[in-house]
Amino acid sequence: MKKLFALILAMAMAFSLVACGGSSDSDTDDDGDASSASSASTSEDEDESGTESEGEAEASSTDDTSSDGELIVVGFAQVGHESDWRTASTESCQSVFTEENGYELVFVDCDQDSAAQLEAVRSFIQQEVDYIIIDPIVSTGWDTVLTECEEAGIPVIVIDRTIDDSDKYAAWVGSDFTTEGLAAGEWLKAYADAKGIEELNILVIEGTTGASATIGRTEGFQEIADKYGWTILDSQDGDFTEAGGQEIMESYCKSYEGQFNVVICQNDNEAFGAMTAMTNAGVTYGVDGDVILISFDACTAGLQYVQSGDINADFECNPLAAPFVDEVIKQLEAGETPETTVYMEEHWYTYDDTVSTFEVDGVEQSVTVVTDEIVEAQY
Ligand code: GYE
Repeated sequence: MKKLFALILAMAMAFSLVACGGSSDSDTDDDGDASSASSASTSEDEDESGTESEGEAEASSTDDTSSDGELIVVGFAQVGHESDWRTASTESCQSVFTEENGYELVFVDCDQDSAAQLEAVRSFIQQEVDYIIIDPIVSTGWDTVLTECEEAGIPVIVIDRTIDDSDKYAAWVGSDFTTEGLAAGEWLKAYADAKGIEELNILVIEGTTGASATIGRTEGFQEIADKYGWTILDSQDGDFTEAGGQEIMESYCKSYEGQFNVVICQNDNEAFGAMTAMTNAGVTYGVDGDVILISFDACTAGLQYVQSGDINADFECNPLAAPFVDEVIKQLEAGETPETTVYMEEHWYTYDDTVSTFEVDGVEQSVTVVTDEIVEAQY
């Protein structure tokens, strides 16, 4: 919009990306299911952010620029490029926030560096963008910079990971990470029972420390481990990368040789690294192996390993949030109040139907056995 000039001057600090050939709008529409807070089972900051979203909606309604035909400038402070999930998230934004769709996207890859992410948000304020999207690397340390966004009159939309120490944003679109962890635990219980495995000795490779995705998955799974009296031998940060997963698993294979029969990786890329480390150490895993391997994300390559039986179960985290963010922006532009909490819809994928249903907090969960069609349709 009117800030295009300032934006061009600030290009040295950020990459401006236009549509990339990766995925089309119809791709995102097919897979980007989500449910609103009203139908979601859990929400911690729903009420707090609900109050705030009204204020943000009012601020933006006085700044409705869609009618003048100029592009809506959106700054996106992305976590980094650490995983397949992240690539899918970036491509989702790049395919939705295009000039064709009335947007100018200012994209910053923060390379998993929290300080760089705060700097990116401040650069967006300087550039006077119209909206700021943040996928927060860590969940705390946000109130000061979000206050600065508020003072500048720029609505913030948070995607994927949550911000837990500030409610100064218009809406959040993402996943219920605690439920993902609970589901992984309850599925494991049902699977171990079906296979007659009585003792579970578990190694966890966590995601980035301080990320809400890590916190939710860790706490959810721990709750089930406590409930059934399982032993978690160790739980270390693999930073959501393949290299991190491999490094942690290499050290686990040495320290816990012959002592573990379950490995939980908090994303697919860590699972790929863990598989390499276990193969090198002569440890067998998957449906025919000695170790049950569980992952999160369920991106294409993750599902291929579920289909081949190398990963026993993969708990989906849907990265296609951009169409819902587009919806939020349209509502703010129209002076409406958007839903403050939107949960993405997700599936629990397995190799076979050894377990076909299980319960999480009394709610029945169904399991999806991976097929060629599912792999082909996945991000
Ligand atoms: O699981 C992982 C990525 O925040 C949910 O970040 C996201 C996580 C995802 O690096 O692959």
